[in-house]
Amino acid sequence: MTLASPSPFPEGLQPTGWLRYFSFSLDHKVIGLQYLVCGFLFYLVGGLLAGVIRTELVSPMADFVSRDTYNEVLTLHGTVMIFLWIVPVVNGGFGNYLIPFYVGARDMAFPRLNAVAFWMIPPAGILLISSYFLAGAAAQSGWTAYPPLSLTTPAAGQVVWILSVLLLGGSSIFGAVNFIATVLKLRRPGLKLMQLPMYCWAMLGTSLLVVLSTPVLAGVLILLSFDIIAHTGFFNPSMGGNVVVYQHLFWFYSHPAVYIMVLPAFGLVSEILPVHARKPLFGYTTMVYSIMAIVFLGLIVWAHHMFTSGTPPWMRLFFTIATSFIAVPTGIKFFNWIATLWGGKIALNSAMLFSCGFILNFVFGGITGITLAQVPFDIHVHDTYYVVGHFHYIVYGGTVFVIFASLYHWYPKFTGRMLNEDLGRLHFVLTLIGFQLCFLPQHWLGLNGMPRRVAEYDPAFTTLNQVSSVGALIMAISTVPLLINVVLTAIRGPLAGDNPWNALTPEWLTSSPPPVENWVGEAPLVTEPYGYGTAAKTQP
Ligand code: HEM
Ligand SMILES: [Cu+2]
Repeated sequence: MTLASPSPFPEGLQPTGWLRYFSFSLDHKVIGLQYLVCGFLFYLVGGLLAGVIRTELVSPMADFVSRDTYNEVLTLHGTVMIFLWIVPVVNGGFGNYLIPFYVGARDMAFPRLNAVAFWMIPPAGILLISSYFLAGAAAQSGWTAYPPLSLTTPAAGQVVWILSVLLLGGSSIFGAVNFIATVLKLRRPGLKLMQLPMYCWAMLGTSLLVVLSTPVLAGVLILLSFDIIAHTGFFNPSMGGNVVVYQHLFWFYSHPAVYIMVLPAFGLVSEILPVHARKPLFGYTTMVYSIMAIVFLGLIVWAHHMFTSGTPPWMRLFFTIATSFIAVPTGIKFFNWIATLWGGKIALNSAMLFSCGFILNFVFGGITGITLAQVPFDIHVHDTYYVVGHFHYIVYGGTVFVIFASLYHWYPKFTGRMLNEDLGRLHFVLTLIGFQLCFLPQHWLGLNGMPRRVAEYDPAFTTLNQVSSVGALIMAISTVPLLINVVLTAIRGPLAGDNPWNALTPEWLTSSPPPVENWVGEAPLVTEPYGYGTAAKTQP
């Protein structure tokens, strides 16, 4: 079926006004914003926990919180940031808001399933965080929950952790099924796949990864919970279990998970750059193929997380080569973004600044990723702060920067009002400086041997840790202009008009904010979403 979706709104199920955002709405735009706001609240929680971690690490002794508390805070921080902030926001948030527009549909393929997927998140998040208050029992084994550690630390919190991650994984699968069905089945008649905006391709690739790998995580966590609750021995070495099997199954999900976080970010950046550089997206076809190449390679490189787990040499060789190959499609995307910017009429507004910040950070994080893929080097820095530096360049420097760029870019569409550019630039400058100060020194800490996941460290590491903590403080301060901006603008920001950026993608060809069912009358047929620079096509 290629027709636009029929109205998903039965009589009486359609709340109005701001109350919509607190209700079981079926409108993809409302659900998208619910994801964004909910995710941001969890980001603040995750950030607060990061603050606790960095405060503890200001001095070499465990004098701010106890070592057990430190482990709990660390575990919660990682889990909240990945499963409650980045994954829901770049997939559920922007995906729900934008994908129906991009395929010319009036809603997602399964609006009820969509609402269910969102409403699984707040309870799961509250469950996860409440585990902290279950008398001395929050999970302590890190976001990877490796046995035997996860079998020997207090059981109650670990079980609650597993339960909430299972719920979040379920939500993510529901969302992915919906995206695949929407992109493939709800396209407006006449719209070809190779005419879709890049974010659609990114979400198609991401959703494939979600449906292929998340069930494996669910399976392994269910087995782990059997080990904890029913004292089975799947992963318990003292009962003949095998911990390395856990690692294989865990990373079969969790390496693709990094692409579940960055592929949507790639897609979002590919929408933002052409608009603010007034140029077509360079190399559309190669971009599509490189997304699919990343999906495939992403699925076969998981054991690069296990070079120190006693993997045999042939396996190390295979996973080093396969991992290094990811640099090819990723490099293609990078050069395409640069080529898109090249010679463009670049507007250095907040959306563009955060996008350029993303490119810078992501290149650095990608290069340290390649270094980690080389076995001898990885053995040296495994489980040190080098790895922490690397993945924060990817997940924060990459994905979070893109979330902010996207916020400045699409906020006028969400609300009909323009965010303040001065506050936006201040937010960017503080974020950029704080980020580099926080995570760059961690590479030296790691090279010099500071292990990760520790509350106490050798006093020789004090200075670099203090620089890192100051950076974290600046990052915390950077959210103040953001919050002021969003709140003040929502109340009395200048009106944006329907298409303040003169963009060509279909969400801008309707009012801001858009009406229920997206367009009054027929959905426009946009076959050249990036046709900037040719006189006939630049006007909206
Ligand atoms: C795309 C976004 C990426 C994210 C979100 C990400 C995230 C992570 C995370 C969370 C870890 C820590 C694993 C642990 O707890 O031990 C890690 C380690 C690692 N990453 Fe990435 N990464 C990304 C990209 C890459 C790329 C592009 C490469 C290589 C080309 C790479 C190679 C590695 C390797 C080899 C390790 C293992 C380090 C070790 O365990 O010693 N990563 N990454
Ligand atoms: Cu990986």
